[in-house]
Amino acid sequence: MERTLLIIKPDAVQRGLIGKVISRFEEKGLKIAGLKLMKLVREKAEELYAPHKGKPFFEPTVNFMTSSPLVAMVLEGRMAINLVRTIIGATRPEEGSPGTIRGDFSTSVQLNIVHASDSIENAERELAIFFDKNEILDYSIISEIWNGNKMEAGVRT
Ligand code: 3AN
Repeated sequence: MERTLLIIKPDAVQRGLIGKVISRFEEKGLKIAGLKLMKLVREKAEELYAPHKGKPFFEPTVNFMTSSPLVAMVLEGRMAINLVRTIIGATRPEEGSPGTIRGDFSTSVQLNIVHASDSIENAERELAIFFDKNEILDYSIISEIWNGNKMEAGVRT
């Protein structure tokens, strides 16, 4: 099981897309292990985008992410990091396939609805920026219990 950080960015909150975005992950079968609406402080936004420090879009992105509330989520599941990246779609709008969140809801590289961690190392680093340990909940959902029993393709092995 992996945990990853998903952010519903200020543009999506302003456009009333919180529910639609969350539904994509719930319907896929990922577990929500943490969830909060928050106004991001500058220091944390700079930490999140630290790997991009010095690039021309660093300041505008930090300004945008601190401009209005966002939703931070912890998503958990098998291969969750890559799975969530697939569900959100490409960074550049012209490469975003229909059916992905960015492909369906965004035409902009900056106002692109969501952020998701792109590696195990970044997931660990980013989750720590947004969530205290006690804000990430350990609980089971029924599909995990079935998987734990090695029930695959309807056959109990
Ligand atoms: P992703 O969000 O898909 O991981 P990154 O890590 O390349 O993409 O970029 C981080 C964020 O920085 C993007 N989501 C976007 O908000 C902003 N960004 C990246 N490239 C550009 C760009 N060329 N112009 C404006 N903003 C950008």
